[in-house]
Amino acid sequence: MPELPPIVLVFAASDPSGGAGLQADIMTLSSMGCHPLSCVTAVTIQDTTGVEEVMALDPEWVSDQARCVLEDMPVAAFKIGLIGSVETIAVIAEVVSDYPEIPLVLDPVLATGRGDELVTEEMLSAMRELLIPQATIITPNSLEARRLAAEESNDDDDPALAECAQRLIATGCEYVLITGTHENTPQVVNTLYNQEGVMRSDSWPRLAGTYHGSGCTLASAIAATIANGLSIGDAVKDAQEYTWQTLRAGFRPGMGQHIPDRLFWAREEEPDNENGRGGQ
Ligand code: PXL
Repeated sequence: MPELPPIVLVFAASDPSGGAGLQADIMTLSSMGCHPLSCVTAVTIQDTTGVEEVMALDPEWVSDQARCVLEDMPVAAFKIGLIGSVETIAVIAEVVSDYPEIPLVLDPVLATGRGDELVTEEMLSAMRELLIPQATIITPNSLEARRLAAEESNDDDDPALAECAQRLIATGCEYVLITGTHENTPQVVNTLYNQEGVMRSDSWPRLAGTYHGSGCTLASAIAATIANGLSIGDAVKDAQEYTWQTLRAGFRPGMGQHIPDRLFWAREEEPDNENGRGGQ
């Protein structure tokens, strides 16, 4: 029998456009050699121009999907994306708390790339209280990091990103990767923090165009590299490299945003061999 691929259990919402959400996670994890287990949290109606509707699934159906496969297969990492309701946050928190040894990658999705809200204030609080404390690593973009770290009682609170990271780590997660796509910098700077401060900072050429599903791709790629046994620093480095390749190879299938090409390597032209005829 061949060796098992690393198995990653994803909680995420379906995106029928194939850009973000569960579909992005499944493609990324498969492309990086993992076997994805996919627990649907919500169903969305959307295309590449934006999200129209989100329908959260019955929370019990979410936890039952997960518990069923968790009892059958060995899971090397969890990845959580868009959840859909406060009750579902609570049941997912309960499921993952029964498996404290499994690394947990949490992408705290708060809004679409276009800026449409995907969470209520109640969901934001539940995420802070129930999920972030259990996460190995969370992957907010800079806007999400500021919202998650802001003091609720203080409207003027505008902490620097390093301070946001420390506040989030103080709530219980081990690592915070803040992505810099939304910052006004010539390059995109992504910074990984632990309790001691900056662990690594990586700068990437800013690509033209806007992408639907880049955050899901990066968080899933981190889950894949962790499941493949890399340390957090190397996992984050390799996952960013992979994600940047998917963005560079991205395509625009509709009238809205570009989509990362998670299978870019399968579409690359084979280099010609010496006589120019592969395999002859
Ligand atoms: O990119 C965040 C995200 C995650 N999951 C789903 C989404 C989106 C953004 O639109 O629709 C299902």
